[in-house]
Amino acid sequence: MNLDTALKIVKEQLTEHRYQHTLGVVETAVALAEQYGADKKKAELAAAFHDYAKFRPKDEMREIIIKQDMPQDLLNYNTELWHAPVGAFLVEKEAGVTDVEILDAIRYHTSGRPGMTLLDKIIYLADYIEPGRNFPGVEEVRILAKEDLNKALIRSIQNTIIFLMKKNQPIYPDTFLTYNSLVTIKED
Ligand code: DGI
Ligand code: FE
Ligand code: FE
Repeated sequence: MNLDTALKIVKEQLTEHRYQHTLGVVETAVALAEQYGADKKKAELAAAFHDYAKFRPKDEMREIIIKQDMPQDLLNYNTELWHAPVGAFLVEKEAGVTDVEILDAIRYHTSGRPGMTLLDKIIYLADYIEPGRNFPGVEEVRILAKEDLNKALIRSIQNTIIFLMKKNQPIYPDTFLTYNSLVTIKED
């Protein structure tokens, strides 16, 4: 599938604001793919589809998580986490994307996962730093992303954990597992 087709499909699923965010993620993911030597076409498609399920009704997402045997602990945490794995499922089912690397990058774009692939990292980070984002700390992560993908990723996860903690929100364990797997990478 080419990018234009993907964007046409995804546009119907999103608000205009979320579609503009998606375009920003595509642009950023392509730049990161070029910089870090990932497959540009896969980065484009994963970015285009990453928020495909963002506006699906919660009941529909809950049912998919149960019926498709996804990690059931998702049901006990913030519903914001659900659109990532449900998106991977629906992008395969409804848009016919079968590439496992693309589907995994969509599946793990919110929580991350231990041992993230290069494509997973690029989509996670592009989602965080695309030009439309303007929350505190994003500029520092943009600068880190130009120097070191893992350092940028670690900082963005730290920011997210701190943000959630300040709001007294629970934190999905995979977010911590992802963080731990990145900080224990040996530098030398
Ligand atoms: O879908 P987006 O808004 O573009 O971004 P996203 O898929 O990264 O979703 C981020 C939202 O998920 C943000 O509001 C924080 C929320 N969230 C809730 N619990 C967790 C969480 N994010 C992470 N990484 N870990 C959590 O445990
Ligand atoms: Fe998302
Ligand atoms: Fe997003």
